[in-house]
Amino acid sequence: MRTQVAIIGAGPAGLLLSHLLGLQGIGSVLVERQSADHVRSRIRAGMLESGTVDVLTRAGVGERLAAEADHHRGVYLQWPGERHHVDFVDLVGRSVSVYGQTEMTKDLMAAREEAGRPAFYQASEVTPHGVDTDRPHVTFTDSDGASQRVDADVVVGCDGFHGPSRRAVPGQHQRVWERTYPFAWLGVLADVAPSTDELIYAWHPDGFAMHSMRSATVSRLYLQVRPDEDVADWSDDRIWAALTTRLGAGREGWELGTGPITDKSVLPMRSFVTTPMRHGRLFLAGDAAHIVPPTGAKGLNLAVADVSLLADALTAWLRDGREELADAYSDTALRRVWRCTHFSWWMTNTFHRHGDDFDAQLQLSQLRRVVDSEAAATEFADNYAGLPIRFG
Ligand code: FAS
Ligand code: PHB
Repeated sequence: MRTQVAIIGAGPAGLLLSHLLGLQGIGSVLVERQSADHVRSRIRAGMLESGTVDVLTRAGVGERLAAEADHHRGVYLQWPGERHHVDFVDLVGRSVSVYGQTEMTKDLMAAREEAGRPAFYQASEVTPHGVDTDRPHVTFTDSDGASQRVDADVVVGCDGFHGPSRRAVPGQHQRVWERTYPFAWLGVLADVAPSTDELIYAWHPDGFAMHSMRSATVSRLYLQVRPDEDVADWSDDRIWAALTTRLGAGREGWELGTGPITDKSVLPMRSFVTTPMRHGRLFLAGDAAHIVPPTGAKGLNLAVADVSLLADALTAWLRDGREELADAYSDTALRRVWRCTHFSWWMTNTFHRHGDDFDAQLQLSQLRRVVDSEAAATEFADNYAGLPIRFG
C-alpha cells in the first residue's frame, strides 16, 4: 500500500501525529506492535502541561479532557516539617491538568477509528527501509501472518525507547547521550480518594515520595526504591507504611488515606537523548528520540510537542512544497528536549535521596530557595507548567 506518512508506533506520539496530519489532509498509516487493548490499557503519565491541553483541544480531541481532567494551580513541595504550595497561576499565569495518559490514548484511538485512518495492530518484524532515499518504506508481518509493505514519502518513528526506528539511523550520523540514576520509582494505583488537592513532591531522608491522583476516587503515588528493586518485595502494607512516613512528614496532623492497590510497578529512571531527530526521510518523535525521568512530568508532554512541530513541518513540505520547517525540525525540537531534559534531571537530583548528608543539605537548601524566592519559584513554575512548544 502507499501513503504519505508511515508511522511506526501507536502510542500517544503516533496516534496524535496521525490525527494532526489527518486534520491537514495528509494521509498516514500506523503500524503498532501491540494489540489495541494493550496500548489502551497502559498506565503511565498523568500530568499535562497547559500547552498540551491546548494542542489536544485545538485538534478536537479535548472534550472528555475538559470534562474530566483535574485542573491544578500548582504543586506542593515538602521536606520534614514543611509543606509549601507553589502557585503556577500566580507566578506564570498557567495551570496544569491531571488526566491519565491512558485516557488521552483512549481519546486518540477513538478519533482515529472515527476518521477511519488505517492502523495495523499486533504487527511484527516492523522494519523501516530506504530512509536515505526519496522512496522509503516499512515492511512488517500483520496479525494474520501476511507480509505487508507500506511505501511512503516519509517514515516517522514513534516507537518509543525500544523501537527499531532509532537504529535505522547509521551510527556515524547519530549521537546518543544517556544517564541512568541510582534509584527507581515504585508506582502504585490505589482505589482511595486522594488525600491532597494538588500533587505533593516530598523530599525525605528515607527517599522521595509523590502523591498524584487520577480521579476523586483513585490515587496515583510513587516512592523511591533501589534500581534493582523487585516489586514482589513490596507488600501493600509495606508500600502504605513507606508512603505514610515520607508524605506525612511534611505537615503535622496530616493523614494519608489508604486503600486497595490495583496496580504496582517499578519504573527505571534514565535521561536519554539521541540526535539528530531526522535522518533523510526518517523523523523521530517522542520516546523514540528521548527519555526523561518522570520527576518533572515531561515525557508525555515532550512527545506532544514533538509531533505538534512535526505535523506542521510535514504539512508544509508534503502539501505546500515548503521543506524548511522539516529541515529545521530536529534543531527546533531538540532545543525544547534539552530544556526539559535539564529540568527533569534537576527535579530528579533535587528530590531523590542519593549521596551523603552534605548532598542532602544542598538539596534542602535548593528546595528552600524555590519556596522563599519569587525569582526561583517563577523559574520552577515556568518549567513545570510548560514552556511554549516553539520557544527561544
Ligand atoms: P510510547 O512508548 O508510549 O509508545 C511507543 C509505541 O510504539 C508503543 O505503543 C509500542 O508498543 C510501539 N512499538 C515499540 N516497538 C515497536 C515496533 N518494533 N513496531 C511497532 N510498534 C512498536 N511520563 C510522565 O510524564 N510521567 C510518568 O509518570 C510516566 N510514567 C511512565 C511509566 C512507564 C512504564 C513508561 C515506559 C513511561 C512513562 N512515562 C511517564 C513516559 C511516557 O509517558 C512517555 O513519555 C510517553 O508514553 C511517550 O509516548 P510515545 O513517544 O508515544 O512512546
Ligand atoms: C502522574 O500523575 O502519574 C505523575 C505526575 C507528575 C509526575 C509524574 C507522574 O512528575
